[in-house]
Amino acid sequence: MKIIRDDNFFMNLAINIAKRNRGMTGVNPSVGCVVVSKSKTIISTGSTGTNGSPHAEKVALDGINIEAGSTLYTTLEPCFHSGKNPPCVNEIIKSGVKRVVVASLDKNPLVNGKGIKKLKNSGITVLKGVLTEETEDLYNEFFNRVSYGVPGINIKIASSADGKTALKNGKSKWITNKLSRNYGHKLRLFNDGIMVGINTILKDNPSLTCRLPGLTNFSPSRIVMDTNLKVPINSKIINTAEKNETIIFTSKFSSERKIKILKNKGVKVIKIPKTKQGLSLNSALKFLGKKEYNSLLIEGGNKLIASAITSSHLNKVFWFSSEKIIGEEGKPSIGKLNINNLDNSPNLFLQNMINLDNNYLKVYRVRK
Ligand code: AOF
Ligand code: ZN
Repeated sequence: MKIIRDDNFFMNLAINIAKRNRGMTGVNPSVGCVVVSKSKTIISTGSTGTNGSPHAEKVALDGINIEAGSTLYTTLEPCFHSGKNPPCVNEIIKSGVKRVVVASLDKNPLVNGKGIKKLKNSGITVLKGVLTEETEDLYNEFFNRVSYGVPGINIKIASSADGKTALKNGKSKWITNKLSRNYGHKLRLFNDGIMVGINTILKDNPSLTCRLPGLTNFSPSRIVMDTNLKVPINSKIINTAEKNETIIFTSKFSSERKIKILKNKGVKVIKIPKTKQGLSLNSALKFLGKKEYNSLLIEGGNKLIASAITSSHLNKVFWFSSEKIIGEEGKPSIGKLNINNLDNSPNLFLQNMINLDNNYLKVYRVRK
């Protein structure tokens, strides 16, 4: 089969390069960049560095000689501003590249079209809109944060075929298989924070880390919604708080003594308001947004998932379901939504379905 080395081909490569560092670039989105000669030979590639520096374009352009007619492909609009890194547009202009292909505009207000404008004003031909949808899929949570000041939410559910997450007696180990659980760790890698309700801590005593070999350093922060500060002092997350960032959201009525003990163990305890449904998810999101969390993975319990599924900041639902049947007495995946009219039911769009050895992962996104 003859491979057509067109703009889609090279942008697809740039997307795959961007995916390689996903979850490892800190608050900075992972970008992929490919520089191609006039004869369509790949001259160099670059991806955003670990923890966000250097930027992908800088990596790709570093130390190479640009021949006339070269094109630079980048998944995200090159930056215009000086932040932790210098503006990539200046690097590109300096390099002598005469054509730039961009998949996705950078919705960061510091950039948002200004990067492309500057390139064009310098006489560079810019083509945008190549594989935009595929690329934005990587940046939706980041765009949510830079647009609304709060992280994009992803939900993870691991259930039986009939949508239950535990037996009546609370047992849930293991409803889904090893492959599903490993994939769950990948989701932890891709998200900046992982949030659970206090009952999940009390029931499972989880570590909430990413345990994929070689990637444990990129574990997300652990975040617990704990209205009455019931978190056991000797639980795994508290005992490892010095090593992995741990945030507990609680109400203003919680014991100051316990807050002090937790703080001494390295836990950040943050008081937020309560709503009828429990602690205000929106207040937690605002706090996390200010700390530049782009994405938040909510893993349970079902009450928290119910608040998240109706949130306007919901990005995707990752629903792992196994071959097992549990029955009516099992625990439902999603808590009360009090819907009386199907028109008001959250609408999801099935984006992908992956067979994981007789388990299925359905990836839903919110139709926006
Ligand atoms: C690019 N190439 O590889 C990435 C970009 O603080 P700074 O200077 O590192 O800038 C961070 C912002 O730059 C980030 O919020 C996003 O708008 C953009 N990310 N831009 O040209 C890259 N990762
Ligand atoms: Zn840049």
